[in-house]
Amino acid sequence: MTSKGHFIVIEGLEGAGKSTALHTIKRLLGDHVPEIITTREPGGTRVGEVARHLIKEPTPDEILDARAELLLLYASRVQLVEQVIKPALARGCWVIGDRFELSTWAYQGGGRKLDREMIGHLSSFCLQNFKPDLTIFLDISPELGLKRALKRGKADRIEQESLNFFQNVYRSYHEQLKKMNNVAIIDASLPLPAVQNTIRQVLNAYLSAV
Ligand code: Z5A
Repeated sequence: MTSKGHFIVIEGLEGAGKSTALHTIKRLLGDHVPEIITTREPGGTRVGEVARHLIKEPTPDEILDARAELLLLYASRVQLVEQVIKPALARGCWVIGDRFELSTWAYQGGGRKLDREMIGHLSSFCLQNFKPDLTIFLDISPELGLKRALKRGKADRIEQESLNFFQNVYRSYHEQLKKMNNVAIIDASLPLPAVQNTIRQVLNAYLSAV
């Protein structure tokens, strides 16, 4: 195995089990790699956490324009990449991210139907082709994902969207996944031990290849 840092991202709809998987991955990688940090999007820096609050908090008196939402997400992402992820990778640390840019293609591209060419321009401007080394997509239907997520409590601003919105997000995820390399798709509707077992297999295969 090389001593360079690696960036692994977990993606999927709300309730897919991303936060749970993040802990599993951290535990499984712990014996193999020198240092691990976890990140979440939006968030993870001062700017990112402010953006997270603005994006998630329902505001009945002011509608957050979809374009403003998109720009907040990229502001959060640039700060996270430049201030946290790249420095960590440079010192050989492994970074496990709860969501990254694929979420934007799915939610803002597919859900909000924002112009994909514009998202592409923003992506080039902000990230300059910086990408995860491995993306683990936890595949769950919007119906089951929302059911799991809403068990935890009140819906946030995005969770208050219609089922149709999440169906579009789900479709868009799959459209993007077809174009990507270095992706593992895991059936997240299975019981947790089965999901964790597949994550273990994916990580073992990845570790033996790097
Ligand atoms: N967003 C965006 O629009 N565009 C972007 O570019 C980015 C984000 C980056 C972030 O919300 C919001 O930002 C998100 C998209 C938007 N909004 N929505 N909606 P967040 O970070 O607060 O939350 P989330 O990303 O949507 O995830 P979540 O709701 O916290 O779910 P999760 O992390 O995927 O699942 P979990 O918390 O691990 O599990 C949910 C429950 O299911 C929990 O009780 C678990 O114990 C249970 N669970 C987990 N796995 C299983 C299995 N296998 N079986 C049964 N039960 C399970």
